[in-house]
Amino acid sequence: MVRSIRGAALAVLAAALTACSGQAGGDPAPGGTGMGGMNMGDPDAVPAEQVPGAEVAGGRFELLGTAPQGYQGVAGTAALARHGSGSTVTIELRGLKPGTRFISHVHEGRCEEGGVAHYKFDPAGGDMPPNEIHLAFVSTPEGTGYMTAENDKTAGPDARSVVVHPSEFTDNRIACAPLS
Ligand SMILES: [Cu+2]
Repeated sequence: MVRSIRGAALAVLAAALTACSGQAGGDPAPGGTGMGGMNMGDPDAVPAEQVPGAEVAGGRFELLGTAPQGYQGVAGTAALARHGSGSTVTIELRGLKPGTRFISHVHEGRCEEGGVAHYKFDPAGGDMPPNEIHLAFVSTPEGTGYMTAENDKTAGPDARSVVVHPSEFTDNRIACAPLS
């Protein structure tokens, strides 16, 4: 069962791209932006805490009241590095359901407010990367998750939190970590 879920993960990853887009069931990726060009994270990228000369902000994930059943043990950290080449965000989680797809976004609201909307570099721009920072990942058999996303723009002060969602829901918020 777990194996089949993991095997299917890539095929259905595209569905995760619209999770928490602010428009439930909204349009898929904009035309001309294939999976290859859509930055949803790279587990091999230099993590935020290790980017040279960066200004790093971050904190611990706290469970949100909207978390679905089965996630009460979720913990971890998120970090945002602002540096000369833009922004790097790294998340580390444990206590997740194993072999499950998740999507995280940088949000503009504080965790106390549930994160509110996605952070956008251009407030009038689109709701997918590179105008937003998204991190898609599949949890390990041990229930851990890890991902780093890079963006060539430096995030402003409105990048206040990271919220993690299970990809099976359009916008179900499990946990939130502050970025300030
Ligand atoms: Cu989100």
